[in-house]
Amino acid sequence: MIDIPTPLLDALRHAQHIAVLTGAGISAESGVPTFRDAQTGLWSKFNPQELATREAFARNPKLVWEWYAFRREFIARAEPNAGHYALTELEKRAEKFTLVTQNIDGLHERVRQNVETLRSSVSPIIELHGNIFRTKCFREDTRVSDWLATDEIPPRCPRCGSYMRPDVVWFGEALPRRALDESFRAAESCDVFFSIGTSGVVEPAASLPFIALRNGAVVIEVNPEETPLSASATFCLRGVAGIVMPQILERTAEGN
Ligand code: BV8
Repeated sequence: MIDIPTPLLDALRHAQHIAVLTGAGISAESGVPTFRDAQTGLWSKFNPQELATREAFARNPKLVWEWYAFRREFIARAEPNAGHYALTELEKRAEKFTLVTQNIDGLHERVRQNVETLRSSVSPIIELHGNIFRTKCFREDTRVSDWLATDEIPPRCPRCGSYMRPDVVWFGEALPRRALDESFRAAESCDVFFSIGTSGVVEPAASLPFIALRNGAVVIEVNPEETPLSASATFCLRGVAGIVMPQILERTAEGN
């Protein structure tokens, strides 16, 4: 059992607006390697931070496309874990709830499809770094949902003939404006801010918990390891999301 301080439970019970930022760590228990885990097998010689860039795609579009195709197939076989489900339960109990994710694996969305309908007022999941299951035209930057299957890799945009690319945010690319604005607004207005499963080094997402702190929110970090946020967070729960989050739900439900 993780020790969950009573003041943390009290803050949750009285919260009007709970905001959550997740990173690759929440999908680790679903078997999806975290972003900084050593790349597996064929990809071990590549640094994801160098591969997830426009320059890498322009230099070798086939290699980058195949890297994402490999990750997409791997993720498609993964299932959401107890950490994902616990957040859906937390959402049901909260007055207002905002879920912001850096992950591109779509596992938070998959949970929503698996559980009975949430309140109608449920707010859409904010995907700061896009979604690996969506594709867009490299030149037009517009989404493409279907295209003529040929053996050319990457496939070509049916409209302009340029290569297509995954609809994710690469290093050096701006985050979607609306998603970023909504996540800043949530960090500024929430009472409780969870930072779950993120190493807290990728900007501008890493600034969100600090914005919440500056606006008087209780900030709770859930991570088995220390991060740059740990020294500032109101509470640090040193454990894995799949165990800590269900325990927090259980303790707040018991009212103790
Ligand atoms: C931008 C999609 C500007 C692609 C990703 C300011 C200061 C310094 C640098 C910058 C800055 N501003 C911009 C930068 C540059 C850069 C950056 O931040 N670099 C870092 C590395 C220093 N940022 C950018 O380039 C961003 N763009 O700011 O553009 C701009 C403005 C206008 C016009 C043009 C440009 C874009 C960043 C987005 C990059 N794309 N992903 C892909 O995935 O292929 S980021 C990538 O890293 C993933 O999305 C991932 O989510 C994200 C963050 O990593 P984490 O999620 O934290 O994962 P990580 O593996 O690091 O950590 C896992 C954690 O989980 C660990 O702490 C571990 O202990 C924990 N854990 C493990 N198991 C569990 C667990 N926790 C709980 N339970 C468990 N079971």
